[in-house]
Amino acid sequence: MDWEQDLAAAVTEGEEIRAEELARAALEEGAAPREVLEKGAVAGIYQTGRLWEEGDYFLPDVILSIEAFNKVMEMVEPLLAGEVASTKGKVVLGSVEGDAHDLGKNIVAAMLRSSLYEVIDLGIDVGAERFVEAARDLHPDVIGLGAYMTTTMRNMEGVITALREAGLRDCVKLIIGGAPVTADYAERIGADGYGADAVGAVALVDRLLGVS
Ligand code: B12
Repeated sequence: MDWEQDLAAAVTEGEEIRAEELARAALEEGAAPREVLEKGAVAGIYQTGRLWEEGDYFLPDVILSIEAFNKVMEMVEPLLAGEVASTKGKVVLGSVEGDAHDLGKNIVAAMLRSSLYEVIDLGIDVGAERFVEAARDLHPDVIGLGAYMTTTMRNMEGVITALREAGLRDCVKLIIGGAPVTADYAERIGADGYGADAVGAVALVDRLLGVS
């Protein structure tokens, strides 16, 4: 569909106003909020990532693109949540220590919320101790760790060790995600699962908690 490509392009090109207009028009024409996010905004931000990797985009381009992405996200997120009376479970999310990337985590949070999970987002650069405190005080069913750099993914293991030392590892399911992370790595560090994208993250949480 045309709007998908147009919206993706507006996000990639950092055209905030155009992205907002296209997303609004798509919603008014009956597109599902989840589609507007995934096929439009997420597709656009992935293209930004590719252009950055290829050296065609510089930091200011990436920042403009993120701002356009966030505009669409702001509009779509309340619609994703719907009118939910009860939740399927509680999920704590955070980007691990040293990592300030959060676009992927925010999409996972939005998708989980839209799938009837209560999500507590601890934000970026979250140290192992904060995850331990959250496990102790908030009693989540699942903790989701995001790492977006090869240099920070090793901090995931530190969270697992800290949870184990606090005697809390068996009280909670622990999942991991982010571009450099793999299913093999999840297994190696003793996580309960890995999700390649936001839809995969929801399916994984459903499976781990035995709900659908
Ligand atoms: C946008 C971006 C930034 C933005 C971040 C803005 C923000 N609010 O997030 C800014 C400009 C601030 C930034 C800064 C930096 N960045 Co940067 N950044 C990127 C870029 C271009 C895109 C990342 C992104 O948002 N992708 C889109 C999202 C939607 O995808 P995703 O994160 O993979 O998320 C999906 C899945 O992984 C999954 N998922 C995500 N989280 C989770 C969690 C769970 C639990 C589960 C199950 C699933 C899951 O679902 C998501 C949706 O489908 C990448 C390049 C690239 N191609 O990826 C570099 C990249 C990640 N950055 C990189 C670097 C080096 C940096 C800096 C150090 C740059 C610098 N020299 O200053 C700083 C680091 C700051 C810090 N301390 O973290 C490198 C990392 C290299 C490495 N070692 O691995 C990359 C790969 C670029 C590169 N090739 O050099 N960056």
